[in-house]
Amino acid sequence: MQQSQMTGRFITFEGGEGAGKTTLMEGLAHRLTQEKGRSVLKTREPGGTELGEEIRHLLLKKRSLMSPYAELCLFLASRSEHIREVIQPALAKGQIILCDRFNDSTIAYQGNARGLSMEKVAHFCSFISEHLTPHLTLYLDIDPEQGLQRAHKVREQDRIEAEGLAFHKKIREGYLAIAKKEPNRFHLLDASQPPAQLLEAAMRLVLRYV
Ligand code: T5A
Repeated sequence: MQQSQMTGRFITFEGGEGAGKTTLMEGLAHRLTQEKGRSVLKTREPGGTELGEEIRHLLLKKRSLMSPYAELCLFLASRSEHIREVIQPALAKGQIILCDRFNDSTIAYQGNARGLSMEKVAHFCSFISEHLTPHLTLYLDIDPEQGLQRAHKVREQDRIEAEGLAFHKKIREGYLAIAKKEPNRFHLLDASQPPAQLLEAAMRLVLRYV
């Protein structure tokens, strides 16, 4: 079935480390379910399927050594499974899918920060996802130092988070380039605002699409 024939809505959440995506997704899922009576599916990448969660473990554990190319292939393998097993069936059922990270993460992290080229990585992403595009992407923009501080407070650093500040600045630079290129889909939200304010701003945007 083509994406245009599916009645669901595919909303993705993007941002650097500790931007507040998980917190925002929880809030939106609650409000869309309780106030709007919508069926909401929350999922994440890497992960979302049995194989995807195993790949996530490989990708994030600190001892893993891999080239940027192998890293890219693992993220894409997880995504391929996730699309076919989870996202497409949920879209066909008319659900609202809230997905923590998708192609834009790969373009910003592997394309810009790892230096594999944003254009080339975008091409691979499009091929793997058979051109499936989010109806809406909420990008939580935060100063990388502030985001890393938030993330460190709640959990141990993983392999990617442990990269230096220059790497995390490139991720933000990559996201800002996407925001310029795709202003209709990719909406920037100031992630330094308090959670309740951020939720209100996000809810206003989401209601235009569901
Ligand atoms: N990756 C992923 C790639 O390199 N390529 C890819 O293609 C994909 C898909 C995934 C890693 O993989 C990389 C990106 C990542 O490095 P992950 O554990 O899923 O790993 O990492 P994150 O998605 O970054 O998860 P985090 O938990 O770090 O960030 P969140 O979900 O953005 O933040 P959240 O909501 O957990 O909040 C963090 C802390 O901040 C507080 C929360 O209470 C929490 O304590 N907080 C706020 N504080 C103040 N104001 C706000 N507005 C706040 N919102 C939350």
